[in-house]
Parts: sequence; C-alpha cells; structure tokens
Amino acid sequence: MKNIKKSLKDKVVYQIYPMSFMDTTGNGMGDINGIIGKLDYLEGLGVDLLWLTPIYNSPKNDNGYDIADYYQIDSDFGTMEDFDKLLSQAEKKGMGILMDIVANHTSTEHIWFKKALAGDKKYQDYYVFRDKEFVEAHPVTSIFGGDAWEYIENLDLYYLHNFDKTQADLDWDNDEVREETYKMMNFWLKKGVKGFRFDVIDMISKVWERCEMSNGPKLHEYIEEMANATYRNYEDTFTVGETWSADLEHAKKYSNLDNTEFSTIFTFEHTMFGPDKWSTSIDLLKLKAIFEKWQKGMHKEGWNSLFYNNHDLPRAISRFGDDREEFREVSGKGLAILLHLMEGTPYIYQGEEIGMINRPWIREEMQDVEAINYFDVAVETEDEKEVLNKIKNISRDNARTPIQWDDSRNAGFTEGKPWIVINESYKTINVKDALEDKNSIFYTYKELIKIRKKMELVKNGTFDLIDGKSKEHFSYMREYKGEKLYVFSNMTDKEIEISEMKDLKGGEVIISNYNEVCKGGKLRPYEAFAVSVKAN
Ligand code: TEU
Repeated sequence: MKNIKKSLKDKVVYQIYPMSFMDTTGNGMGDINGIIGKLDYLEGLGVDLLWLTPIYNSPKNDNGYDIADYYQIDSDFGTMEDFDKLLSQAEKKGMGILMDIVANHTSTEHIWFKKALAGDKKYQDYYVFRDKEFVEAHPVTSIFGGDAWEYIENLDLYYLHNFDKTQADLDWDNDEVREETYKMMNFWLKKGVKGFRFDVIDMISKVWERCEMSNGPKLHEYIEEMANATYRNYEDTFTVGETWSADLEHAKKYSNLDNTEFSTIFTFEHTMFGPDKWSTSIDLLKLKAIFEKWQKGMHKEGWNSLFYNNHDLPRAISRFGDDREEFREVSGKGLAILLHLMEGTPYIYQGEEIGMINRPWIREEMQDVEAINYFDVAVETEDEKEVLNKIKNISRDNARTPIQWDDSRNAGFTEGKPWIVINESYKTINVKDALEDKNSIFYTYKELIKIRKKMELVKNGTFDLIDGKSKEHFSYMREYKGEKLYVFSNMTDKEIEISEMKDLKGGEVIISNYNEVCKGGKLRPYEAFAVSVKAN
C-alpha cells in the first residue's frame, strides 16, 4: 500500500544558492537578507519549499560543502538573527526552509578535525584515519580528481577525503558521529526548518572489501535510525537524499513520502550520458527511456524528484534545450512543460524560471574546485579549446553565476565586486523583464505550479511514453480515473509531424509554449503543450 502524505504531493521546491542569490552588503556575495528581500518574488512564483545550499560557517573551498561549524551561520551570509527572521517571514508567506545537511564529511577546519590532527584519538575516530598498509590495500580516487587518501606526517596516518582534500570523510560507523549529526539536525528542526536535503547520503556506509564508497551494508539502517532520532518526530517534514548511485530497488527503500526513509531522492541517470561527467551530447532515446524507467518504476512505491539542473549541473536550457536567442524562450517553456507534468516533486533551480543559460569560461574566471582540477589535468593531454568547450557545456560554475535581477550594473545582484562573473546575457535575460512580460518563461513555471496543485492526475496518474522510438519528440500520456493528459514536446529546431496528435478530439489544451496551439499533427520548433481529455 502506498502511504503518501497527501500534503507533500503537490509541493514545489525552489533551490537557492545563497552565494549567488542577492547581495545586500556589497561584499559581492549573496546573503540571508538578500533572500528575505526576494520572498515576495518567490511567493509570486508559487513555490512551497526553499532549499538553501549550505550557509554554515565554512572556508568555502567547496562553496559551503566544507562545513567548519554546523551551528553557526557563515558571516558572509549574515547572522543567526537574520536566519530566524528568514524562517519566520518565509513561514508567514506559506514557505518552508530546507537546510542542506553535509554529514559525509566536514571541513578540515572543523574543530573535530583539528583535534584529530593534534593527536586526540577520540576525534581521529570521528574520521577515516588509516595506516599505510590499509591505504595500499584500499586505493580510492577522489571525485574531484587525484588520490582520496592524504598523508599526515606527524601522525604517520592517512585520512580519507572523497572530495577536496579539505573535506575529510566522517566515519558513520562510529556511534558518536551519528549522535552528533542527529543532535545538530534537531537543533535546526527546533528552530522551525521544514526539512532537509542530504548531501551524498549514499556515501555514509562504505564497502571496504571492494573499495566502494557508497551503498554500504549499513546505509538504510543508519538512515532509519537518523529519521527516528530527528525528522520523524516532527509534522509534515520534507526530506530529499542526494543519491548518485541509487538504482530502483534502493530508491524504493529510500522514498515514499510517508517519511520512510526520505520523502524523495535525487537520482542522476538522466544527467549522465557519456563515459564521464564531461561528456556533452544527449541521446534523446536514452533520455526518454530513463524517464520512463523512473516514472513507471516509482509509481506504486516511491516518489521521484523532478529536476534538470542544480548547483552541480549546467543550465537546463543549454543542456537539454536550445539556448540560441531565437529558441531560448520557447525551448525553456517546453522543457518546463515536459518535466512538471510528470509524477514527483519538481525543483526549480534559481534562475531557471527566467531561462538563464551557460557561458564560455576561461581559466582565470573559473571558481569551482572541480572544474579547476579537471582543467589543469586535462590540458596536459588534450587540446585546450576542447577542454574549454567541455567546461562551457558542463562546468558547475555555469549554474553558479548570480541571478540576473535586472539590466543594471552587475545585473542588480551586488553593489560590490561579484565573487564570480556575471553572465553577460543579463541585458536580455533578467527577472525584471520576465515579470513585465506576461508571455515569459516565468509565467509558464507559475502556471505549471498552479496546474500541479489543482489536478489530481498530475499527482497520481500513470505514465506511458508516446512513440518511445521517435528521435524528434518526447511525448507521454498520463491517466487517472479515466481522465487522460497528453504531453507533446518537439525536441528539435524543425517542424515535425506526429500522428498521435490527431486523436485528441474533445480535449482541452491546458498549457502551451506557443500562443496558438498548432493544428493538424504538426509541431513547430520546440513546441510543447498538454491536452487533457476528461473521462466520459
Ligand atoms: O555533490 C555530490 C557529488 O558527487 C557532486 O560533486 C558531483 O559528483 C559532481 O558535481 C559531479 O561532477 C554534492 C554537492 O551537491 C556538491 O556541490 C559538493 O561539491 C559535493 O557533494 C561534496 O559535498
């Protein structure tokens, strides 16, 4: 029996990357007061939950995913008073805050790690310190490149870091580490946060026999324990686990919206198409098959997350659509229609709602530790132009340029010098213009959120691809209590024909990305629309 909390099924999450949201102090970095100042904007869009990527005290070598103190707000973002104000003002507008829990690792600036380095055995056991023999028998490569073991000479030990060397992995097999984590989560729950996004949560249990860094034997046991110790004791919390390695079986265990174990999880199969993350081309047939697999696979048990991009992924239009000026708007709206009418919880990554796009990068402008590491190694053996092209298409910095609020200096983001370049497109792509133009991408998102809230079918319907073999369009049909919803989406820049469209007599077009829906079985470039056919 599917036991889904109804109240969570129509929620839409908006992801805020605070560093790049809105600066009110002139230090070039976004802050909590900047978010407070834009709550009306977010309320206008209609989102329910605001997921903030980490705002805790951090040296920010990985932009906050390297936490030095889980109980403090980083001074670049403001104070705890600012945070409390954000919580209460958001709540007044009917929006909840989700905190990002990074519990697989801490910054090497964390007091625990400093004590460990100073020789304190208790804190060495918080992390994964191992001797030479163990390390030689267990080679691990860091996700950000290079060896994941770092040698500490005066201890004659190595510590594990699956990410940057300033992000030391915690040892979840140590009871005290888990207790500390739950204590910290309860601190934020008591303040009134509505839930959490869990960073790389599938990595908390490792399989040492095979040197696998995720999906270890204790994974689900620890999550159960965590849920019982924390968010299960609160009403209507929303939780999402980031799980790069989850297959359908794991996914069903993780997510049910009934709070066993998470409300939902992030899986990434639809964002990975090549041998490594830097591969660029998208295979539409594969993309459709992946969505079909997850939509069907999670329909009875489980609950999907619906997203194209986040702070680790390139901009949706540039990756899945067409960011050339003549197609950008229609393609952005088309992508939104395609995704938001599926089953699951949709996420809008800041700036997506106005159709922000990627940009070309040069080495001096890059901020992301992953991109920099990659670039420096890749240029040794590959053509620099090729490497820069991959960075333009895939680098995480693409998502991290500030929101373009208007066409004034620095796109209205800061009075100071922005911590990362502003995307040059701000003169034509910005919130001010988007709000003034009733035909903009923003209003398509707003409308889709409204549709989700009022149509039971969107929350509960079955999912079937239409013409799964077509390499030109991505279309599907959903059905609930006899009602049908057809969603058609041309994924090319050409006019195409679709025979299935001819049988939609009596249907009502509920949303479209062209002002007038075309007739006669033809779809214009990137045309997308949805038709509802009521039960007789
Ligand atoms: O991401 C997990 C993660 O594995 C990504 O770093 C991903 O592998 C990478 O972007 C793909 O190349 C989470 C956070 O979302 C990310 O921002 C952090 O850097 C990472 O964890 C470490 O905390």
